[in-house]
Amino acid sequence: MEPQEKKGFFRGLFDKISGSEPVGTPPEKTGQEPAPASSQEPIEKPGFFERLKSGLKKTKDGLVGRIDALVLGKKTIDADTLEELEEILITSDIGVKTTVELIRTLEQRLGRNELKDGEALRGALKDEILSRLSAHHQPLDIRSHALFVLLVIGVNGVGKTTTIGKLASRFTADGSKVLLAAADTFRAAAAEQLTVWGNRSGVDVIRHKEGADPSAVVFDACKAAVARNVDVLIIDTAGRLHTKVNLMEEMKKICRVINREIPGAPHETLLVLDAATGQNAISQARLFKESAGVTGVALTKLDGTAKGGIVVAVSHEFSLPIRYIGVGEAIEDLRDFDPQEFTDALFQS
Ligand SMILES: Nc1nc2c(ncn2[C@@H]2O[C@H](COP(=O)(O)OP(=O)(O)O)[C@@H](O)[C@H]2O)c(=O)[nH]1
Ligand SMILES: [Mg+2]
Repeated sequence: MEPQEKKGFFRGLFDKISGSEPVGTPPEKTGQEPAPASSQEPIEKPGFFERLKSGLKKTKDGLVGRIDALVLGKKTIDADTLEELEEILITSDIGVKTTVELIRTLEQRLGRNELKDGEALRGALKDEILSRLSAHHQPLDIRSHALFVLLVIGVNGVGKTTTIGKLASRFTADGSKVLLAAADTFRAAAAEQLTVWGNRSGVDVIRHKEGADPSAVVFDACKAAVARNVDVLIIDTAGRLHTKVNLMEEMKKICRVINREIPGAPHETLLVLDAATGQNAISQARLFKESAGVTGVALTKLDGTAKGGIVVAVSHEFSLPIRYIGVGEAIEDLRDFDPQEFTDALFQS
């Protein structure tokens, strides 16, 4: 059942070559800078893109660094070059299926004399990756429903609760009234962790005692969301049960309860995946997509891994939009996924 797992052969190498740039702290005010035009407008921090680049540094070094070593200065491109490129892509977790497709497209372009040198090949690869990421790109629009229900699923430890905490804080800052549901009832600490995040942004959390039925929490949370005129209800779930079948049955039951209380909901079933787990994340995407009706993905912990190619694999092989990426622990490190910005950050030197 499980696909053959490719281990990261170059992992050690990646780790060795990846240094650590200081994360983009905003420059200090000099007193000479003009005040922002309007406090209503989001202020794009100067270090925002740099911070993304630094969060993706390991993937950049591993993937693009190796591509550059292969193509830079090459005056001609031949089948051997593409074969070497294929190996780099596969060992960078871009996925076998996507890699084969990318190489086939590049072979066609080579046949049409479009890839004159290394520079052209590098540009063509970036374009092809960008077009695949863009094909499924669809940012999450929580304003599409008066009460938007966001169900967050994924295995234990991938970053569900942290992602929910960051989203709650962002949505609140954008003026939405948020309610959180602690449907991970396995450990009291899980509800506690969510409550800490809730308190930070002044958001209420619906929780029951440890060991309670998650569907009962969800039922109460839906009732409360309607009664309190909430804009966004975010539901945290547990990622572990004795078997995968149990876990999927639990998810289905939760969905049924939500849909009965709020017809048409959940409006988004967001699967959280830990990028650092590479091919395991791919297996999880397959399992949850088949059984739990995933509609979007958040990929966390890209900052700690060279396996960032997985963004391409997950989106392309499962036709799923990547809604968010996590490139660090801070609230601003949970980013809206933007294919152009992402490929620029990877390929820009
Ligand atoms: N470096 C890094 N750590 C993250 C990111 N997202 C989550 N984490 C960490 O991953 C760990 C597990 O997160 P948690 O939200 O408890 O996972 P859950 O079991 O799925 O709810 C925590 O220590 C988080 O701080 C990220 O984007 N980057
Ligand atoms: Mg959790």
